[in-house]
Formats: sequence, structure tokens, C-alpha cells
Amino acid sequence: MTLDAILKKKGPIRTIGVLGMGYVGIPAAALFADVPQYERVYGFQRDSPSSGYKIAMLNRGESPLQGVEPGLEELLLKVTAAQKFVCTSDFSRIAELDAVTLSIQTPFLNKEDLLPDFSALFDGIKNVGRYLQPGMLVVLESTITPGTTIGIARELLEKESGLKAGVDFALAHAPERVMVGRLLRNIREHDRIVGGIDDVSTQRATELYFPVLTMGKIIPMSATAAEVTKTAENTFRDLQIAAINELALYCEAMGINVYDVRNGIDSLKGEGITRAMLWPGAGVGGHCLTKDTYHLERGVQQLGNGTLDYPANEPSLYVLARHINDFMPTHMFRLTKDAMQRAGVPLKGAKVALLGWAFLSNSDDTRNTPAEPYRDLLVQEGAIVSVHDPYVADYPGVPFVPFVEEALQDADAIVIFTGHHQYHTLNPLVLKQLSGRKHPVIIDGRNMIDPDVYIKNGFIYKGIGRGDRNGHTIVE
Ligand code: SAJ
Repeated sequence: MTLDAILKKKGPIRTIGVLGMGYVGIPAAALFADVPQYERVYGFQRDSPSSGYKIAMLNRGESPLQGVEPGLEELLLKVTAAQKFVCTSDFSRIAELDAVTLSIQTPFLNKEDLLPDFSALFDGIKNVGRYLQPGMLVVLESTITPGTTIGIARELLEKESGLKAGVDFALAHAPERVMVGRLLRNIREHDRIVGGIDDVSTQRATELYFPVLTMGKIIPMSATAAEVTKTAENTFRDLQIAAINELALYCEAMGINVYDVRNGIDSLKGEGITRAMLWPGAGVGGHCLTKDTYHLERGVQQLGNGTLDYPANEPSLYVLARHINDFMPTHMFRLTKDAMQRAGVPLKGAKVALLGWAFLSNSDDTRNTPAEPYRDLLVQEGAIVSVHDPYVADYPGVPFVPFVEEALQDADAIVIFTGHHQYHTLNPLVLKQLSGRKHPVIIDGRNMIDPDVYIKNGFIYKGIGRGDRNGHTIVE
């Protein structure tokens, strides 16, 4: 019997399992459970010391996620009260289900070799394989290296179950595109890429996701194309940021204002000749853009197996973009060092107020924050770095001050690293008075202040891309 015939005999999807009760799996499970024709959704969570607590919380309809997620708590309460969603550590329940999705994160093992840690995801896949039945659909939602679904994932599932993908069960990749603070909205409203290992799998996965979408539509393709889509969409964003970061460095060297140039180029907007002009800054953090380029690179190396035709001895444009973005904290350090030399203050023993630790403005997310390599460079030079962030209270090995005034008190240099709203309202006179210096240094990493106001008040200013101001005369 063909897979198509098996699925037709089994009938429409009614019961679903979601592995990985994290910021992707929880909203996904809640939204599946809210679909009338889906009878039961199990959220599978290992009862481990670190995250086993989530099981009881979720079964009370409470969300274990940090931060505000509009609508999530209400939805969880609704679907748990209706007994449509149950969280469990009993993975054997998988055997009863029609479809299972896996949203298990794949962080880097370590920053040096940029290799992803697939161990948790592979454990999840093996768990599914152990209980896999003919006619089931398995969908990987985690961001994975292109080639994983048709490769190791399929192999693990077939080995554990003795079944054959595309013959006995359907297998697909449907990458998540959630963003913290908009989890439910993104799943409902973004178009959903759905990539099966074959057409029957793509069709079955389309059936699974279609009822959840409100504004979004399904975009079907192959599993590998889906993996490349997800990694490339973030690679392209990182590339666009690197392009404007490089232009900012050029403008500094040429003594012009990158924002004038950006506005000029952006004026082409609309006529179908738009340029994707993003914003230069102190660096790129987070766990999407800092790693998805390397997933894509590994994918083409593994899947391309030597057939890639590319300019000889030229590095990947995408990896070069990563290196440019990862250079920005170093550039911020050099701007700081140059300004301190102008102020006649040695970095060693100098007090630096580092404003902003989160990798994203108005967020408490500190994953791969570019502020960390910047601070490390200062500490290596013997500077005393006082870190403030309105949204972040702690970070391993980094002391924070609760009030910005404390960071600013007696500061030789003030460095705006993250574009939090609060830093838009900094007052130069207050900053000068708190710093107590005749010529305090101010470094603007996110285009948050008007240089002229600070220069007029005796500050020594440096800003990313501000070649027109970075060599200003010091006002006595
Ligand atoms: N950044 C810049 N200049 C910019 C935009 C961002 O320097 O013009 C920096 C930010 O400061 C931050 C980093 O890049 O350090 C990443 O910023 P981000 O806005 O891309 O935020 P992320 O990492 O949360 O990206 C997520 C991704 N969404 C998903 O993976 C589903 C990304 O694909 C989205 O484009 C992005 O959110 C978004 O648009 O909000």
C-alpha cells in the first residue's frame, strides 16, 4: 500500500504531539489545540531537573516563557480547561498520534567551531522513532542545516522504527519564524514554508498547518528547499546589515555621515528599484542571525559535495558578512580608545559606562550580545566597566548597576551600545554633571543622540558612521 493510500485510509489528522516545550513548541501546541477538528494535542517535555517544572505549569494553563506574549496565557488556559492540550513526559503516547512536530533548539556547541549541538534534537527524533507507527506525519520545526531532514533525521527515524520514510510515514520540515513578543501572531500570520521529503509528505504537512493560519498562506516546496529558505532568510538579513555596516566604516574613513548617504539611497524606495537599507550599529547578536549563515554554509558543503562552482580563493560573501558584523564591537572599542586618547585619559583605570547589554533594543534578550566582546576588550585594557541595561539585571560574570546614574557617576566615557528607548532621553548636561569630567567621552553605537548637542557641551564624540563629526574640535 502506498503512503498516500495509508493516509487516506487513516483519514484526516485528529491528534498531534509537539516535542520541545519552548518558545516555539508551546505556542504551536496551543494553536493546534485551538483548532476545532483537532481532538487532542500532547506537549512532550522531558521531566529533567532543569525543565521538568514546565509540565505541571503548562497543565495548569500557565506559560513558563519569560516576557509578554500577547494572548498566550489565555489560549493555554482555554485549551487545558477544554482538555484539548495536555503536557506529559510519557513519550510512549506518541504511538497514538496522527502527527508529531519537533521544536527543539540547536544552539552552537561553542562559538569557535560554530558547530550546532544537535544532541537534544536527535534525542527527540529517536524518541519519536521509538513509537512511530505507519501513517504518522513527522515534522521538524527547528532551524537545521540543509540536508538534515532527508539525511540524519530520516535515518534515525527509520532505524528506530524499522519503518520507511515516504513509504510508511510522512516526513517534512516546516521552519518556525516566531519572534519573541509575537509568538502567536507570527505563527498565525506569517506564510508557512512546508517542505516534505516527497509530495505526499508535503501535502500531509500542509493539512496539519493550514487550519492554524489566519493571514498566512502555505508555501510548499521540498524539505531541503525549506531548510535553505529558513537559513537563507536570516543569512540575507545579516548580509544587509553587514552591507550598511561596511558603508558606515567607509563613511567614517571618508569623513561623511552614513545617514545622509542612507537617506539618499533610500530615496529610490518604491519605484521597484528599492535597496534594502538597514541600520549600521555596534554589532549583531541573537541566536538567529549569528548562526543561520553557518547552517547554510555547512549545508552547501555537505549537500553540494564538491560541485559548488564559486570564484576561486574567494571567501563566502555570507561568511564575510558575518565577520564584518562581528567586527563592529572591535570598531566600537577603537572608537572608544581614540576618543579616550583625545581626552588624554588612559583606558587603564578609566571608568566606562556601558549603556545597553541586550542584543536587541527594548528587549531583555542577551543571547550572543555584541556588548560582551566589546566589554572584554575594555576589561583587557584595564578599564573599569559599569554596565547598565533597563531590561537586564544579570548575566554570567558581568556585574550590573540598577540605575543608569550609578553607571554615569564619575564616568570618563559613556557608551551607548543598545538602542533602548530610555537612552533616547539622555540629557547631556546631566551626563556631564554626573561624569564630573571637563570633556567626557561619548560613543554612540546606535545613532541615539545628536552629536552637535554633546560636542557643544564639551563632550568628545564618536559615532558609528559619523565621519562628519568623529574628528570634531573639542569645545572648551
Ligand atoms: N541589527 C542591526 N541593524 C539592523 C537590524 C538589526 O544592527 O538594521 C542588529 C540588532 O541590533 C540585533 C541583530 O541585528 O543585534 C538581530 O536583530 P533582528 O532584528 O534580526 O532580531 P532577531 O535576531 O530576533 O531576528 C528575528 C528573525 N526572525 C526569525 O528568525 C523568525 C529575523 O529573521 C527577523 O527578520 C527579525 O527577527 C525581525 O524582523 O524582527
